[in-house]
Amino acid sequence: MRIQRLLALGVALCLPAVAAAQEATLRLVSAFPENVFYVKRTTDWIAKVNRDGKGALQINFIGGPKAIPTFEVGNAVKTGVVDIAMTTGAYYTNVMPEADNLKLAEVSAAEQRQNGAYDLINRIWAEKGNMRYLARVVEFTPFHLYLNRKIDKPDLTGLKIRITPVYRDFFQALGAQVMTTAPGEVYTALERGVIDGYGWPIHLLFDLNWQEKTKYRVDPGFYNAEVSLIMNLDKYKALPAKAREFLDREALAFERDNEFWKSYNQNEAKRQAEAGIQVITFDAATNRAFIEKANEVGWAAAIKASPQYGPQMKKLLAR
Ligand code: 173
Repeated sequence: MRIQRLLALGVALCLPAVAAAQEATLRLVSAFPENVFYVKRTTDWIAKVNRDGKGALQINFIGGPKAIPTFEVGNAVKTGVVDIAMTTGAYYTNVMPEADNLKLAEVSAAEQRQNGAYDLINRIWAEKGNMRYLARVVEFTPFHLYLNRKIDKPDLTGLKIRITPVYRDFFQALGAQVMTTAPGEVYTALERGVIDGYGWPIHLLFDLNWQEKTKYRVDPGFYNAEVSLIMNLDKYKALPAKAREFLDREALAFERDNEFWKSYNQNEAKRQAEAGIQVITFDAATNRAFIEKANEVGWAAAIKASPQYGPQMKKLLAR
């Protein structure tokens, strides 16, 4: 009797330890600076995951580029130094060139889950990046060229423009001299006059105070800004089924909120006008040719960098 009671007590004492051991904790970093709104949206999402995931899954936000520099985040996920990253494909082309092709998508993330694109992305990300692609959390957002010198045609000859891989081939095709930097270095480059302009989405200038140093935005915008959650594949596979299914569901819910960006971006364009940023635009035919050239140059570079997967991605992502 005494032994039975002791055993029961022992089991009871051990139970919380077993439950705690089954609760997976994942480390998440941001490739974007911490004051950028993407990070607040991500930490709000993490708070919800942690509230609903008690006993199954918890996520710890580690930080931004001060923890891991922007262009090293992809390799940190690949090798398992961190578990999850909120980043964009242009920041991890050093892992695989295909990462940057997500900006060329003309079909929505919801459609990509239906038409096989999402499966293809996951095949490539697993094979080349040891990654699981969890969700796209930014879409419906064009990139723009911002300038401090006026142009009257889409010719960037003689101008030095800050880029990431997103804009490289397009801006070079327009004659620009280019310089790659992480977002964290753009303000100083503008302040020092080291660059005449930069590529960036329609939103989040104000988060980084770039409106203080920006005179013009060129319309139309081009491409489809992509920010996603990517995860180390070994960590993903090692999650208990319950935790993995919960994570998939929560990531999908985050992605399904992307309509949010449509109204947010309208308001950001309004704020830019109010801050005195002037719009440079061309005649209708030139504007059409500008966008066409962006797409043409973008896919040509994608296919050159990945003859294996570039054409397959184009088939599923372009219209
Ligand atoms: O300009 C950039 O740093 C960049 O490539 C990017 C991509 C997606 C969202 C925001 C910025």
